[in-house]
Amino acid sequence: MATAQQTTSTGAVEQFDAVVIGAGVAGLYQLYRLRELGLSVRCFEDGSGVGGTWYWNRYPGCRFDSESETYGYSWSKELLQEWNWKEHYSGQPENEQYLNFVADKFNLRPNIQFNSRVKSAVYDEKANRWDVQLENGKRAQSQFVVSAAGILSSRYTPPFSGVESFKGLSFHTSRWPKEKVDFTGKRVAVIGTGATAVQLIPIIAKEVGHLTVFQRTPNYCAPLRNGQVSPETQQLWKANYDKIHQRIRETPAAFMHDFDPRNTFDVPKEERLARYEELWAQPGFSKWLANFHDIMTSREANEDFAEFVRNKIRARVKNPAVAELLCPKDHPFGSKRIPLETEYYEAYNRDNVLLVDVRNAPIEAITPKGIKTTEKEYEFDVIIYATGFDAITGALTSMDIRGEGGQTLKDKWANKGLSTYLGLQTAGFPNFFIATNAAFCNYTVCAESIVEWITDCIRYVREKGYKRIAATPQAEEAWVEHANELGSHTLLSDAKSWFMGANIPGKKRAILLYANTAPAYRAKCSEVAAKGYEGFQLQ
Ligand code: N01
Repeated sequence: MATAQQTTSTGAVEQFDAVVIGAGVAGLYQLYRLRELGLSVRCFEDGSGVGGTWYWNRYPGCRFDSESETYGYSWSKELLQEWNWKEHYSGQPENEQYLNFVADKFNLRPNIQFNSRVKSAVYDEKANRWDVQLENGKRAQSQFVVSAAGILSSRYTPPFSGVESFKGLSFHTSRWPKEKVDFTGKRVAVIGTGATAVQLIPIIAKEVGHLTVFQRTPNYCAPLRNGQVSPETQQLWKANYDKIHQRIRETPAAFMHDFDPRNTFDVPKEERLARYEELWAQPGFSKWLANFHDIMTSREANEDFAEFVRNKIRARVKNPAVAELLCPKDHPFGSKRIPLETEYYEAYNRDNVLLVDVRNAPIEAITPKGIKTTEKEYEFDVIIYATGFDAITGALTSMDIRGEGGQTLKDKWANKGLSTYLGLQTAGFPNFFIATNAAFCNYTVCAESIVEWITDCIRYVREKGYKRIAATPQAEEAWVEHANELGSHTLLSDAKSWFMGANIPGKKRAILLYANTAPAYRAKCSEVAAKGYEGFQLQ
């Protein structure tokens, strides 16, 4: 794609119609669609390769919690027929290979600039263009910017004192080294017991000399029940992709599961328990998303299933005191994304694994030798931070994004919390789109619909001869109010999770995901477009 070059005193500033930030699942598809539209596009990617989440999160055990056949892109029938998933819940190496395969098949690399972290994006109100600057000082200008920087990409490391003083090896799970880490005979610490740690712990427990897990809050972890994909199943998927995609476009969270329409307590106890056992024996999120529909709205219904899960944990962990420590009691089942596990609880039956409760004796500091809690100091060769992400907003506020009047996105959201219209734009930042999942949803299927909406919107703006499109403050305010109102009817706000921004000290607590069904969200976005982009100002 040809691009005009403009020379300024600071060097060559490349000119594009659109800049896409991030070459993960959403960014690659956004790049493809905008290029198809005939736009000159440059995608800036911080990493040295494509994949986003599947590029950065290389820790052992990292894999889908979505069924593989639902995670691949649905927009190319050819791609669907060419790619073979090896496992029902595919692992990181294969997922990264898949996204590389996509980048090659659709010749996306010429439009991607790797090792290019975006530092700032500043809106020029006179020119109606964005000036994008990279960490290395290079600049580009474009009419549109689409951030596909991800919802869980800005890593969070707690500000423990002494982190730099540790003499051993230490890293965050989302910056896992590319080369294999040799844990043989090593004393290893894992801080955190979220979905990441739950995938990692059972694998490294078998490799390390000794593993100490620092847990503040236990999670309701459910069996993943992964397996190899047989040639027959592979063929069946390929013959039925249309039906699979139709199904996941109809279900509430775009998975193959749909809630049971019955109320929990309308079902007699024996029948209810039999249903719980049936769900427990199934792979994936069925225990959550195919459960009785009131599991996410009624505390009593939720507690009925939560106690069933606790009993499953108690049955698997030999030491009753350790089992009790692993049983969540301070938040409802499903108020945090359920970690899906393989032999997680059995790891705590090993002689070389110790669980340390840091709820009652918090970590005070990292020392040159290891980790010091209020009770004692532990010595390690390796410290692994499985401490999560500054979700949804972090990837955006870590860049210096300045809209109309020089207002920064960071300041706007620090004061108001996450405020967007439809999750797609934020008022005061014209022509800047956010291509991340606003709804709680199976990632790719929802990212696809968002990318398609943004593409159609940009096509509309250009065809009608407008220079800019911006969400109005009124539309944004109404949307935020509506999203908060919806969230208040669920149990999501009962947990200290990234869904609520509550995992980051000082972050304004508000629901960050749209707590409606994915079909309802898509319908709302389509309605806005059909009404000539109602709630947006076009100039
Ligand atoms: O992060 P988390 P994650 N002292 O925020 C602990 C997706 N994902 O990377 O709960 C001690 O869940 C913190 O403790 P607490 C998925 O959507 C998907 O594990 O705040 N501990 C918690 O235990 C998931 O929800 C897959 O009390 C501290 C942990 O660090 C999301 O990513 C796999 C602490 C962070 O857990 C995030 O998961 C993996 C402190 N000061 C992840 N600060 C799939 O299967 C934090 N912690 C696709």
